[in-house]
Amino acid sequence: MALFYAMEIVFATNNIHKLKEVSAILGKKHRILGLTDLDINEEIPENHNTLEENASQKAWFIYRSTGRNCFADDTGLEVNALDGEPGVYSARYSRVGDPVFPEMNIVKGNIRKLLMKMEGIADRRAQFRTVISLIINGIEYKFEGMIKGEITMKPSGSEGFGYDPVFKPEGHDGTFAEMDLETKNRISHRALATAGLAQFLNKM
Ligand code: ITT
Repeated sequence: MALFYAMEIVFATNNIHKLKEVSAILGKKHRILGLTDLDINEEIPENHNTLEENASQKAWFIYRSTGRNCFADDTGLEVNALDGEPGVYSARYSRVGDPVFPEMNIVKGNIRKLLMKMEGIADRRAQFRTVISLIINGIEYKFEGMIKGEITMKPSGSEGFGYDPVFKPEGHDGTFAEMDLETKNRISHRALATAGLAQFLNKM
């Protein structure tokens, strides 16, 4: 049976976990394509100091180079006691400044660096924040989602990606990495931002 989509929209990400999470939330009205579907493998520039600017930069880059309607997100883990670090540097935290654990897989290195910086700190409050920039026919729209929680003392769980094993959302017993995708997709920063995006796209 042929499937008919209202629109094709490119999600400007190289991260397949994000593509999976977001596609599950957006449903089947629109066809969501990842960059690999377009054979785009290059690193998209994101060299600003805020999530808002980086999301915008990624979306405009893909819009200008492909001419297709698209969206991009940027997410950061913001830790209160570290003045909002790793924030916009979340993806490459262990390589920022003096590299820490350069020999280690970058995700593991990021988590190790974060736990090291949090040693002896009692205030473990943190939040994940996502900003989505959507560009439809040359007009930009922004959506945001945020979830509060805390950094655990050690990693736990194997689901999800990135900092999921050390982030315990408020009101839950386990970390994001101990939840199935469906549960994370109901409550996460990206789920909330994507819900705003879905509501907007469903009206189109
Ligand atoms: P793209 O730029 O290609 O979209 P990315 O992996 O760089 O992919 P982001 O800039 O949005 O993704 O996120 C920065 C980092 O923040 C990401 O590499 C993870 O380490 C972390 N992160 C983002 N969302 C997360 C989530 O839901 N759970 C855990 N960590 C997350």
